[in-house]
Amino acid sequence: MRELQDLADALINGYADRVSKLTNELLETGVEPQTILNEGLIAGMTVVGEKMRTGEMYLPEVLQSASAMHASLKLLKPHLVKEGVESRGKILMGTVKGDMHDIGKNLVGIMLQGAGFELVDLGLNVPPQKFVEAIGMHQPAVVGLSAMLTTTMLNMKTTIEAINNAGLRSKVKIIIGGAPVSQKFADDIGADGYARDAVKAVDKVKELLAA
Ligand code: B1M
Repeated sequence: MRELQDLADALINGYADRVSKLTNELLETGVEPQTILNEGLIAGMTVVGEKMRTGEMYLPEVLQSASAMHASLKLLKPHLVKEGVESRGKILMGTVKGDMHDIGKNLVGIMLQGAGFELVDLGLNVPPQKFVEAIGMHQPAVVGLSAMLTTTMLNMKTTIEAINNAGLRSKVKIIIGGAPVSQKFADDIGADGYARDAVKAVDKVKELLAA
């Protein structure tokens, strides 16, 4: 669809105003929010990642694409999240220490809220101790850890160790996700589950809570 390609192009170019305008227009013409997300925003961001890898795009430009994505996600959120639904459980989520990527984590949070879960979002660059304190304070059923760098994924392990050392491991299920992680890595570091994307994260949380 031509308009979705326009949206992806505007995101790649970091034009936040145009991304917002196109998002609204697509919603008004009845295009599903999931389609806007997958075929517009995520498709565009995948190109940004490729251009970043090959040195065609630099950090300031990538940041502009990221703000454009945030602007669009803000518009999509009310269409993805049902209001006034009874909570199916509390999820605590954050991007681990050293990692400044939060778009994927935010998307997972939106989809979980859309499925009726209550979300406590600790943000990005979250040290292990902050997760430990937040578990004590909020008593979530599930803790979600996100990482996008091969270097910071190791902080998922230290976070799980800190939760263990605080004697809280048996009180929560832990799910991990992010581009560099896998089911094998989840098994290796003692997480309860891994999800490849936001839709699978919702399925995994439901599965963990049903077990
Ligand atoms: Co950076 N970055 N970045 N970056 N960045 C990547 C991740 C990279 C793959 C780009 C590349 O080189 N091709 C590369 C990592 C290489 C590696 O480690 N193997 C990289 C790098 C190198 C860096 C810097 C080191 C660059 C530098 O400084 N030289 C630097 C690190 C900063 C830091 O974190 N300390 C850096 C910085 C940044 C920005 C700040 C500019 C910006 C982030 C802005 C923000 O998030 N607010 C940025 C961006 C935007 C990207 C790319 C282009 C896009 C990430 C994204 O938002 N994707 C990314 C390349 C790419 O992934 N294609 C890249 C869209 C999002 C919807 O997908 O985040 O994968 P994703 O989330 C998915 C799944 O992963 C999963 O579900 C989500 C939704 O479907 N998921 C979970 C994520 N968390 C989950 C948790 C779950 C379950 C599923 O359960 C709890």
